[in-house]
Amino acid sequence: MISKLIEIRDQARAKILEAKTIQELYEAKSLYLGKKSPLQEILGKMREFNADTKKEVGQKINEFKDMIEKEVAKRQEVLALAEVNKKLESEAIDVTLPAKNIKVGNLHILTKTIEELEEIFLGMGYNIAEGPEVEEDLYNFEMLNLPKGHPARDMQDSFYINPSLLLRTHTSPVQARTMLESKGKPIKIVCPGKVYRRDDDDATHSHQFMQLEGLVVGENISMADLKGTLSAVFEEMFGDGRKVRFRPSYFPFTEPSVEVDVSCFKCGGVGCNLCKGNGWIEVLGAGMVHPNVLDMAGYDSKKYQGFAFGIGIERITMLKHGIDDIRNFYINDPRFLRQF
Ligand code: 2NL
Repeated sequence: MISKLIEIRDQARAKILEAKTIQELYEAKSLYLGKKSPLQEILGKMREFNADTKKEVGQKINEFKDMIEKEVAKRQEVLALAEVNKKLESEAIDVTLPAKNIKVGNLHILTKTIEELEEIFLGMGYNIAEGPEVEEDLYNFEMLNLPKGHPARDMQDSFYINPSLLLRTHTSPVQARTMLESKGKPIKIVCPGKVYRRDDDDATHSHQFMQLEGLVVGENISMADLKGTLSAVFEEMFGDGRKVRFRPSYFPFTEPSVEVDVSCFKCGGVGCNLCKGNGWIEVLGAGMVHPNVLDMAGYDSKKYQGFAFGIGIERITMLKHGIDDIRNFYINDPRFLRQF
């Protein structure tokens, strides 16, 4: 009988050790310690044994039940630990995975162009000046040598608010105001900002656009200073070796006036689709400040000279990035804006 009990105990031990999961372990436990277990079955037949055997078998059964109970507890600990480890492993976070790219937005490409130019001019000792977009006729036209009835006033059809107030057609009024405030002292400024003209919008025209104008007033300022300044700016903006070229032009507020070309930054000047084969690209208008403008602003035009220029921000941004329609800047399609 005792050897039968030992056999049962060993079977139970084997089953417990074989259990791969807590579930299997519970099954083994109920098989060997439950109501229908072989040991329980033997207990049910105790009355068939004599007193000595009864005592011995009873003791052994209790002892083995205890042992099995302990084995189950031991195995349970092992399996529980294994299960926790497995869970931890499957839930582990791989901190070396690349992070998701969260797009936080970007500055508008026109803002970037303006900031790039501002940096270049700040580096050359210029100040940045700003002024109102709703402007007086006095500063927008009159002080820039465009008296009432001047044909150039028709050249730039304007948005008038009343007969003496309009949306500025260029940033020049900021310069006129700055000259007046400077009371005859030398100045070096750039004026970026929005301007408005009554154009019909198409691929190259927009009724609202951006300009950056520059103005230097001082003694012994010449056309050579203008050319040297613009060469330096366009080398920084479009790369080393860029050259600038002046062609005669006309603006009411400068005399002489020039159109300024830069040697093509795509082909280096040999001719390509960007420069339409001639090696040069028109980038801005400029000139020596008209003596009338200096005098009206309180400078002695016999003693002082100045140069001025006006850069179309959309135009140079379109050239730089190969954009073929100015309306892209203003329709706010995120697929366009996100590219820059
Ligand atoms: C262009 C031409 C230009 C100026 C702007 C200016 C300002 C003052 C006095 C004299 Cl206060 N001139 N500005 C001069 C020449 C040309 O802009 O086509 N810009 C896109």
